[in-house]
Amino acid sequence: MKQLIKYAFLLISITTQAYAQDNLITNIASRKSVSLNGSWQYIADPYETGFYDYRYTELKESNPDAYWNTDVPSNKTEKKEHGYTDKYSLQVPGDWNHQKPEFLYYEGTLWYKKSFDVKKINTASRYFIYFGAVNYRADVYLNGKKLGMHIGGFTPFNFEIPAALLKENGNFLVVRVDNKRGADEVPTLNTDWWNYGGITRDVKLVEEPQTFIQDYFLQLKKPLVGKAPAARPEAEGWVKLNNWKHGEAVVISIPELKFKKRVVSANDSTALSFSLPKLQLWSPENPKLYRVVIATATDTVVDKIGFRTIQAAGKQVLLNGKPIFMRGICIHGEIPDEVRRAVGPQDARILLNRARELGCNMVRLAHYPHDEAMTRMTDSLGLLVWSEIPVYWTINFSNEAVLQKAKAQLKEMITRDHNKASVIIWSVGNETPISDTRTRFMHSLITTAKRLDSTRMISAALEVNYAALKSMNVIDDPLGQYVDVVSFNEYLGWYGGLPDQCRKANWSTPYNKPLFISETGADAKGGFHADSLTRFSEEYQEWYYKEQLDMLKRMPDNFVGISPWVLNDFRSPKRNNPLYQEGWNRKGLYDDKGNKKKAFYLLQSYYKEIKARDN
Ligand code: GCB
Repeated sequence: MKQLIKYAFLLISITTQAYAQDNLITNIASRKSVSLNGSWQYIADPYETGFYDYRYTELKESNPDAYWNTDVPSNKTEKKEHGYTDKYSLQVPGDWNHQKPEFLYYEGTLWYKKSFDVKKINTASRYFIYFGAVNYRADVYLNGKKLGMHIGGFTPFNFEIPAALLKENGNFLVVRVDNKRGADEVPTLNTDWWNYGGITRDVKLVEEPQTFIQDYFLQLKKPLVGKAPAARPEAEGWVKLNNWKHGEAVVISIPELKFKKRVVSANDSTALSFSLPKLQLWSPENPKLYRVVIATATDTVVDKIGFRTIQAAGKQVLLNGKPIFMRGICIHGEIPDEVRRAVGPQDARILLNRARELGCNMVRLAHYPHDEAMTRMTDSLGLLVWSEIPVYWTINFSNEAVLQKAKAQLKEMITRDHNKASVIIWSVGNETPISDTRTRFMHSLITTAKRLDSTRMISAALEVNYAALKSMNVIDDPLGQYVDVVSFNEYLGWYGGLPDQCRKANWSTPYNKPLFISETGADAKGGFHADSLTRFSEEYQEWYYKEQLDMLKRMPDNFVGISPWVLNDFRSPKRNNPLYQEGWNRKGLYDDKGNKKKAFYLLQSYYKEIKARDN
């Protein structure tokens, strides 16, 4: 028995190690780096010939048939059955699905290869390969050696390159990308969005000194319940030094505030706690960011950080001590008119400008962490953010390895964005079906999120049972006791009857907490007009919104906002109505060509009213 427990423990710690990363370098934009974006050659390998031998055993690292090893025969007698050539190339960052018609539905393994030179290797430096995101599994090899493996399609990771491995000329970088869906993955087999595969975000070669600032966390201290930050607000956090040396000092400065503080670290994580001078608090109305410089003897990182407090206090959400109402919209990380994953600042601007035109002060970035360009831009534009991990629908809650995979993504999401003022809610999942096992799983995620970041609110989008609708509908999912904001997805009039159902419906929660509607919406094909009873017409969607917005007038006093579903029409293999959907979820307020539907204007005028009321 003892042996068994020991074995189980070993297994758990092995799986934890495999998924969780402790060396993630944050604020990658401020690091000395060379971009490895651009054209990469590829081999599509649905049978995984480059990874397994004919007995389906993983190939040895030195096996010349492995696709991570050179494709150039050493002499004319050598047999090579793999090869990389410009004829087969893809742009990175970018999903493969939109780049080649044959990849539209591809789910499987594809090998990416990039050759690169390094101008001058600095022998005093350390080098890392950084990926903004690869969907879903990435195995990374440099010059025939495996650097590491990462699981999770929407979060960043980096691997250190052993000193002797990097060459000045002719580095051979290969990434095996596998986007097959799996029952024990996060997300699982079933999602209502497109499984875009590939190296979907930036790739960089990062150079760091021997001891460097890997990560830091600098936020205003959570105020006492119901309190606003003091005139000279308290800030707290830490700086994490990679390869910390005894006696190392960290200097934090905020030049605009003439603030400078030197702290000597006692271990690799230097605790920060100080009061700042009087400053402008960050808010949607005034998204003030300060230039913050963090420096050690050998390294300097520069960031732009906004300072604000956020908390759920009784029935309200308080931003800088004042109640706010969230005028939100859900957004998928996709550019519909080009049928591809959104990537980089240009795409972020398109999506966020649409949200601003709608009158939003908040966006729910569904259902996975979006490109970092999004949260950088929400910081500078002043849009509050709900950021979520893809714990979606019915993942395998009883499998410990699945929990570890979800935790790894949670950790990477929080680590990447924990200095972004705009992010106010970490969401641990969406529409997870109630059971004890599920609640234990989700509670464990919430505990982890709170341990990693105690300054923000935690939520999850809960679901409604349409079969059991009454005139008073109570959101009493047991998860409600652990979240800070009770949020629910509600589609009365689309999934439950017709929109006039809203006239009889009322909503409440037994938890003394803020209540938020994290989704509501109806399909409409842009340009399809009919009477309002006709499903998929713009008129139906407009009627749906009208009834929903009327219903909101009867929401209880803990109602703190709404993020309807969804900004744009988006690709989904689940949506197969041949007339109206054709592989698109049509609940967008913008259609797939970027045209506004009628319902857009209803929500826009509701938000205008709310804004005028709140100012
Ligand atoms: C939901 C899901 C969302 C779907 C949406 C729909 O509740 O959270 O991912 O796309 O409903 O359209 O059914």
